[in-house]
Amino acid sequence: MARYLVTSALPYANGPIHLGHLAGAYLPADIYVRYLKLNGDDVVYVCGTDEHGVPITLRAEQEGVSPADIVARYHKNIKESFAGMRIDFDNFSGTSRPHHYRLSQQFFLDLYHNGYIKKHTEKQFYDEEKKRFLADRYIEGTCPHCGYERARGDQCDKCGKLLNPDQLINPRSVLSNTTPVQKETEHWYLDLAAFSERLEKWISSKTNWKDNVRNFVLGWIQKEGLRERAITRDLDWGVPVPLEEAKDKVLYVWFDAPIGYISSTIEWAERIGKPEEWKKYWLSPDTRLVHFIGKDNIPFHAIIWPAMIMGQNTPYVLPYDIPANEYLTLEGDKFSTSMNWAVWVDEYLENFPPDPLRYYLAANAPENKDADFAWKAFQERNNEELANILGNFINRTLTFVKNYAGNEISAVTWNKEDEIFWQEVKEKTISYANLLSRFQVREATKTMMDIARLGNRYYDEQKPWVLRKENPKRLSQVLSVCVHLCRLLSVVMYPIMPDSAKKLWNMLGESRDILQERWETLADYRIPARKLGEPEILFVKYDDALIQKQIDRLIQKSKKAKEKIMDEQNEQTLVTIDDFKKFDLRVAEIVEVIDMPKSNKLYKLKVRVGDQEKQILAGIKQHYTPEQLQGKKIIIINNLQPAKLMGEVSEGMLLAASDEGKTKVIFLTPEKDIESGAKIS
Ligand code: B3M
Ligand code: ZN
Repeated sequence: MARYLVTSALPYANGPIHLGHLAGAYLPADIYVRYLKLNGDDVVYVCGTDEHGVPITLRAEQEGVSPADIVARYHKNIKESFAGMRIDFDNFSGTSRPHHYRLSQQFFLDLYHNGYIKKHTEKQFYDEEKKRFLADRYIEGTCPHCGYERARGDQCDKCGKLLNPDQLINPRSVLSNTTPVQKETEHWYLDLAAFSERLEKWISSKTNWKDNVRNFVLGWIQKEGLRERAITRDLDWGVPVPLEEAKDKVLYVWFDAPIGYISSTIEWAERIGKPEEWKKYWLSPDTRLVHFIGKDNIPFHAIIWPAMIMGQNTPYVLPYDIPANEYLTLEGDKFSTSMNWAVWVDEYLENFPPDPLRYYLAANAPENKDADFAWKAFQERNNEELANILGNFINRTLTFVKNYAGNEISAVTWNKEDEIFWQEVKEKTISYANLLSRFQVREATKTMMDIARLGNRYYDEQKPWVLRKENPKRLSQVLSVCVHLCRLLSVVMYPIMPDSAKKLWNMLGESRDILQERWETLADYRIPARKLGEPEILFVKYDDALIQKQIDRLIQKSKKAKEKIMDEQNEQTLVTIDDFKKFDLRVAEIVEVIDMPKSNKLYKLKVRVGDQEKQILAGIKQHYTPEQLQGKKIIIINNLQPAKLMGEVSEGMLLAASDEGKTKVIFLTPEKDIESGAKIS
């Protein structure tokens, strides 16, 4: 018996949970925890919402409410979705609770006093229009590693690499879509390089880890080397930095989020009335700390978080394993919140019970490569496998016992043939448990179905409907084997489909808690003579119409989302007459063209506007010689805010037409001669 602390990535409280989330970090963890419990291990499973960071503040800004409002709404929604899917946490907390603040600040202070946190004055991106510093997701740009154009200031979604904002090519502000400027600010940095050797040694020893995690981390340390990471932000939502000189800053969300695993465990301990109990898990070196995450979270869990732990005075346990999963796609495309290309868990639960989805996602888990969710495939797996194979075996057995054996099972000994058959069942059961112990949910799920297939084969071969008339003694042996197999299947089903498992358990008339079963004794257990409970249908088939409805719904809502985005874009480009009136457009006369030798684009133009003279820098050098411009009447924006280009002031803008992509640029000119200074309206 070993002690485990299992965690699932803390979902951002900025929106509901969709099937992609579920398949990556939650369902596999829940299955694993249920497996461990049936193994007799001591296990606590914690999670909570991630309530800080730009994902939350962005959403709050979009809706015009406070971050706390957003957090409260989605914490509730997410918690309900998990409960509905039977993701059975021992505790589900949130990172904006006071004890989490205290612990996060303590983490910072230990690192700080131990010399692992350093202050730097650095230039950071600043949105001049919105007058604020741009943290993380407030900036987007092109990833320097893979060229993905919508990489964020802290990480690229495409290649998973962590980024600092200044590495982005063509950075832009998400708030105003303008190019941010660099402005000085002070921040505190975690000196990751100081942990390099220790991290490398530690990760090298983790030979049992999945390749995607190990290779990502080792590759990063060995090829690129670890860089300092800023762990403070200029935001007003988050854990305050516990330093007098950093009063107006908060901790970076990825600094405080993993600490949420500990604070959720502390909350659990308090809730069960044993406030010290969390220490048994976190402060013991032989606790197996297992973090279930999606692959985009690998660097934070396998590098930054362990480094944070290594720098503490309190000896928190380091991760034992980090099973990271790949992505789930939806009908062949990436899940997209903005395009509403998603099946939300709460939506799914309106029409279906949790188990068929748990089964489908487990059978099709994105373990070593991306996997796809398709409604048709969901229907097929449900109808062909759950209903026709597993459900059928259970149903035909239990209705037969009810109809022809008084719904009773007697304590009979099996014959040789039965024992051989059972040996096969036993081996499959052991291999099922072993697969789950190695996080191989996909293969385990297949094994579960194979056990049910064995049941159907046995039933077909033994033909109880014939034995009923010809050999009642043999019939009771055969029914005994089949009922024992139902019982075994019930426990085997439990990690993947807990509701159905418990339902079956009751149908078998079992009175003790299913969690008292153990893998190693499961197949050897013999049911004493007794009456069974009432059989019920475990899995219903879904018809084409119901499935088509889900597909239509998905297509409809994503169409709507797309239209909404288009409308918003159109709204942005429509201007009112009042907008137009703000522009003071005038006819101006070019009186002098001065070359700017350092620029291959710009001329300095002296222009006359009525009785005024002003200077305009115009990027038309490649299209006109000075002579072609001299004395010409042009159209300018007269009231443009002056700007400095290459050390020269420009006090207006010349209007020109260009045929995009080609090289021609043509300045606009009045159709007939007219006084300079004439107003355009
Ligand atoms: N909230 C990112 C995510 O949901 C982040 C996980 C935190 S785990 C400590 O992908
Ligand atoms: Zn990238």
